[in-house]
Amino acid sequence: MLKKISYMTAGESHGKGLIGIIEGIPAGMNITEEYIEKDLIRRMQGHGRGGRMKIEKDHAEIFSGVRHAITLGSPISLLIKNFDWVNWEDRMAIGEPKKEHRKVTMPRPGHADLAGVMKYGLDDIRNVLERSSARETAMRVAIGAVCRKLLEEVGITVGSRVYQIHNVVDSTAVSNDMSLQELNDTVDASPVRCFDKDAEKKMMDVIDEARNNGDSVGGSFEVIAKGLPYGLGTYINADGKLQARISQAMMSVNAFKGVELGAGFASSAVFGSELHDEILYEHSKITRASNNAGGIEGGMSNAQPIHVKVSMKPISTLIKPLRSIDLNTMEPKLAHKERTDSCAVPAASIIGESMLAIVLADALLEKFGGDSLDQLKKHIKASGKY
Ligand code: EPS
Repeated sequence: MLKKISYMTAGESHGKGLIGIIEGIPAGMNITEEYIEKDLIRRMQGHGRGGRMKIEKDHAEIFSGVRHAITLGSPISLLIKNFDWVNWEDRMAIGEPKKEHRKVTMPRPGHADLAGVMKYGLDDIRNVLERSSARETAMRVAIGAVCRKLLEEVGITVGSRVYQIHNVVDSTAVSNDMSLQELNDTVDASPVRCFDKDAEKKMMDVIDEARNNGDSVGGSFEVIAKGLPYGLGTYINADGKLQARISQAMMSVNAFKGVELGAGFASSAVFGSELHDEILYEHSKITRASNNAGGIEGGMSNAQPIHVKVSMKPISTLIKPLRSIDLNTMEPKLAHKERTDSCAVPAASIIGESMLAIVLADALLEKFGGDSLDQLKKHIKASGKY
């Protein structure tokens, strides 16, 4: 559904590393590995992460497309090396392994395992789980950081916060006056990326309870973007609608199970007069009395902040596994166990920011175009309406 930007990721969870290529970023934009690394490190945080994040220190090496810290307009390729590779060199060998390795044959409910082996006709679930692992999201975040930089250059910011883990809700509203940098700085300091300290404690407790029981918990987060002009996306056709593009991007992340725009599902339970955001004119500017639409009307940005809520399911690898079968014998067995996280919702919120950044950078380039950042800025200045 992307129109101007295309990207691809490659890599297995315990392979040599992750590779990403992004094409469509204009020439003339400053980007550095340090800038990208900030988001990669943010993705690694959060109460409930498992052992893997103690092994890795995610860093994306820029391999091409950038010279003297400035984009060339050519494809930007990125490489994140897996530090864990040294422990998997033979099990994940590209060539013939030195010894035989036990096959994984007990599919985990909720993971790609069962449908994956059926689809490819495999007898080893490892050949599925390596690519279906959430490890791939590290590269999405690196690619998202390149897009975030483009947005920042034209005054568009992206932030997020966790508002629910399992049954614990932080009902603090995000103040409209708070910049998204301030929002991120505030919640990044929390081990669960929420505002309310009471909720934070309860969220950490429920994560600990899950971990102690060999279980996992999911949750929900909100992603916000500010500084958008009118008219990103379109009402003209189905695949151009901005909310459809955002939903596709969010739902392309393995564990993300639901997306709401603005008031979302709650919209159906109120009167139209209560829901729709009245149009006002204040201080020589068109404003809105509320933002229940979440910044998108008719498939287009309406110059209000975009608010997207996303729910993440509990991770499906369980230390206390669910019932499954051994695909060799069809006998009942417990599902395969791997090292895992008991909760990755704080990390998921950074992935959500990255996915929103990719979609918005794409929609921005679609509307305003430009081979260089300078041209893009001139086009926005000439015709952007805020
Ligand atoms: C992840 C890396 C993975 C998992 C997790 C996310 O590493 P490992 O499998 O070596 O522990 O920690 O992925 C899953 C739980 C999953 O089921 O895919 C990461 O880099 O975020």
